[in-house]
Amino acid sequence: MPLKVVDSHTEGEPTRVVIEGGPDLGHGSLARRAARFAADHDRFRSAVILEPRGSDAVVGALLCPPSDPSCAAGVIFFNNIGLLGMCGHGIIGTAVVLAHLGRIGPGGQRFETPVGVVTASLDSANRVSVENVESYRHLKAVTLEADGLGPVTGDVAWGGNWFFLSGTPPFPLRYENRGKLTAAAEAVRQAIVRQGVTGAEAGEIDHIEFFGPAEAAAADSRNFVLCPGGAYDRSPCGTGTSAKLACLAADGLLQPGQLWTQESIIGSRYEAHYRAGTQGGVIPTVTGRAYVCAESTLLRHPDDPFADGIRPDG
Ligand code: PYC
Repeated sequence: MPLKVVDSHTEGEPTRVVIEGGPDLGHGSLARRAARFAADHDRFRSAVILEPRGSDAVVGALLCPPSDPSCAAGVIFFNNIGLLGMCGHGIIGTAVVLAHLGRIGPGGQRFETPVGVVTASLDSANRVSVENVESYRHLKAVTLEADGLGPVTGDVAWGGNWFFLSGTPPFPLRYENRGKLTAAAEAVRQAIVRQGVTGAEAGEIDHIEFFGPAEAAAADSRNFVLCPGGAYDRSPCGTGTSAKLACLAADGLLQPGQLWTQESIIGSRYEAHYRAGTQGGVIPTVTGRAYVCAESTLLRHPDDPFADGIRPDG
């Protein structure tokens, strides 16, 4: 079966939705099928995401039949090194792609992900509001000793992935500093591992988020987010914005329904607010825009030495 994908970007961050030719992951919960994908189909992941067909910044979205019949689809997100729990920009991109293909219409659709059900509402052809999984702060003011940076203090929070969020960026949050910010965030990630800091149930903290003042008058804050695999998020990161709302709510700095506008390192924005969750956290809604960029068939010639992408293990 041909491997058909539709590419989009959400506030600058790319998503590649696999609409045909993905692996059959059988039945069971999305978490179980995601584990099967990781164990048995890693060369499919790398072929779709890595160069020469993709790039480190791309997040893939594999559509699967949902196990929850109230959902329009199941979605497993994957990137240049593995799988993601949830992906805010990815679900916005997926909803816009499915609308572009005529598979969903206006209004809210539920999507099953490995970490829970989220709802994506098409506000227009390109604007989507996502109600995310319940998000919460796990640890407040953890201080790390990061190589080359000294002490770095931040919170640990869940927004569908685990985040370390620091309000003291080591460099101004400007696009031209993205290389230095990437290296600094990587040093923070290594310190997290060295010091044994984790999310709940030993969850790996694999996203690092620096915050600073916004540049646009209409925004509340600007961020830089390093994703697992070493690429930075061009968008303000949907799960990262959710984790930020959880921290703001826990500190009493943002009330239910109050608008928070998060600006990315490239100046794109999400609007977000929350309602109270049922487990003591918050249920964030994040709104952003996505645009379809390409409809393609990926070809993997049997003689192509890079049919599975340029993998670190060949
Ligand atoms: O938008 O949640 C997000 C995300 C995670 C990794 C890249 N984007």
